[in-house]
Amino acid sequence: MTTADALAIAPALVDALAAARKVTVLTGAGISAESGVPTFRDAMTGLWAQFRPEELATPEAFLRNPKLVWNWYAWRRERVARASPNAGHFALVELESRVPEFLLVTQNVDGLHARAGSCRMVELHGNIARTKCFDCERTADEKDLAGDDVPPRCPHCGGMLRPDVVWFGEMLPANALEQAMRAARECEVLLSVGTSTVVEPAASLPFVALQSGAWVVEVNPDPTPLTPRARFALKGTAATMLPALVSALQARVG
Ligand code: BV8
Ligand code: ZN
Repeated sequence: MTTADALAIAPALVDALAAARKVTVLTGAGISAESGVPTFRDAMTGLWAQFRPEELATPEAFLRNPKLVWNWYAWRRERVARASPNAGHFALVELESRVPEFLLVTQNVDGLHARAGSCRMVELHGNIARTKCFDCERTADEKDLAGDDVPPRCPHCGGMLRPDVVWFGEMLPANALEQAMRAARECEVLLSVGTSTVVEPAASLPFVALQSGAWVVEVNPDPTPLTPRARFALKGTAATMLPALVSALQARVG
């Protein structure tokens, strides 16, 4: 594993970041991998190994088998609660403090960016720690999760409670998506970190930035559909590459 400080980050990229007024960052499940949170694909183990995530993360799957889907999320919620932000999350907090107009757009539902201290951020796919009613959509309190029902019931209408995340086939929160699209259109640099660049509409954001003439930088140990189009493809993990990027920026601008 290449250590962060040994990494040579292209001077042109450091200059672009130092000069940029507007920087947008898109993150996916990969940035949380080094915090021990399984990526979306890796979450299919044990009881859920025989399913593809797209089969479980849908309203239809929840209605077909509410206990199975509720327990999958309860298991993931427990994994997230035990996890802590890693050096990649903290590097983005440092970057945010250096950029006049910064927006972090995350697909992740694990809340680790907020726990690391990111402020200017939108969650495109909701948050696994929040629970709402499948029927009346009211947000549930922690106390509503007690009791023997699996899934628990809504105290207002008796409907089944569900994780407050965006399932496949569901619309993303309009305000978050609008902010993300605008930030992709207007930024000078977009970093795409730890995402397979498959799930829409989030996967279109780096290409929207490219269309608008932004420099797009990918951070991912593996290739994705974005890799051939990125101005820089930093082939490595978020917890290594992002601190290296930020320390190169600090060395340049102090
Ligand atoms: C929508 C919350 C409009 C849930 C998630 C047919 C019918 C209906 C819709 C569709 C359809 N065909 C296509 C669609 C659109 C669909 C879609 O995109 N499907 C995909 C499968 C093609 N999208 C939707 O349905 C969206 N809504 O379109 O509404 C609509 C409405 C009705 C009808 C039609 C359209 C809703 C999408 C949101 C789904 N919810 N999450 C939950 O978490 O349980 S998305 C989920 O997948 C996660 O949020 C995650 O971010 C994302 C991707 O999963 P992963 O692959 O695990 O994660 P990631 O992509 O980040 O991959 C990991 C990457 O990290 C890899 O590249 C790996 O190399 C890298 N990595 C690994 N380790 C590291 C690392 N990188 C850096 N450092 C490391 N250490
Ligand atoms: Zn309800």
